[in-house]
Amino acid sequence: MTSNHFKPPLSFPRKRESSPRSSRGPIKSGMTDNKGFTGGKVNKPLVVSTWNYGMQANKAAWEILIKGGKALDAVEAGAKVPEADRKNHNVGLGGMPDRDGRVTLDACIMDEKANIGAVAGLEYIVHPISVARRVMEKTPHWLLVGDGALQFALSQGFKKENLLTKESKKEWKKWLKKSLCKPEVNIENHDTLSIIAMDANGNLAGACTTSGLAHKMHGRVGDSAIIGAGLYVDNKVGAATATGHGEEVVRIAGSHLVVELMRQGKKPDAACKAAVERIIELRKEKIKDMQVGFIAINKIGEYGAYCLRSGFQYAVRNLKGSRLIDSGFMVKD
Ligand code: SD4
Repeated sequence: MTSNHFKPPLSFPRKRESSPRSSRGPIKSGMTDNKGFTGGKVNKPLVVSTWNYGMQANKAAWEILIKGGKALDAVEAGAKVPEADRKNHNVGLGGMPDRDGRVTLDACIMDEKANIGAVAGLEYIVHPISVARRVMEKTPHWLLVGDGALQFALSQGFKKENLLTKESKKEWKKWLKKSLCKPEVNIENHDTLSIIAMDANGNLAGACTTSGLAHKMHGRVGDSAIIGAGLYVDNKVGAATATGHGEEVVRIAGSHLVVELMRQGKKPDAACKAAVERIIELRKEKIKDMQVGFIAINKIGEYGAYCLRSGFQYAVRNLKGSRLIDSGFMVKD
């Protein structure tokens, strides 16, 4: 599902590139195409998100960015796309339930001023990312969980809905026969929607939204609700976010680590790779059936990704166009 829309919209000033994509060859696994900007020029706006359905999320985000809108609004709009898609079994409506058959959602959001908001184990609300943003903007706290998160969402006018679709229920009943709580790698090539952006003013923001690991224990919270693990934004340096097995991401405070590595001078793809290597070094054979992927952007509009095992893709949208890229990986499956 690769888009070929390489024309920048006319409504936004076009940036010059040092060399056209065609002269640098096609994007291959392990490469980024972020070498194209000329020194001193910042490639903005920019939005990068996880998995192939990141393409649709980016489209919604881009509509905001291209009009000069805020990165924060863009990442929220992007995250809402898969949340509302009942065919996506990893996010929001239609998300896979936990082992008790309950759809419990985690989400977090962070802006350029280090404002943070999150929800964990939220049930019955289609757009957990918007609830996370309300937590950030309307409460003195950063994270609300379970019943408290639901109570707050309802008080803010969010509607209570059944998120367990017929298909997810059927899938869960099938799983009940075996009842194995074992994470699966690259389920349907879909996973957490994690999205990071830089707007035309050069400000950064990010968002994560997920139904978490399928068939998790009730009450389990993954990295996607945890600032520093699933998402981190530093407006001076860059932004990073994760997908995959949350326990492994939290263990190394993954997204914060990626941002700190960029602060020390690494490019986004090298920073993501170093974080994956950290997990491997710590966990060795314990991660043999697991997937973790990071994506990152920096303040000059470079982007990159890296993952543990093959199969992870990420979506990029900037003035050069829209594309889906195979992430570099450590292990070939
Ligand atoms: C989690 N990172 O809950 C999320 C979901 C995910 O593979 O990406 N699952 O751990």
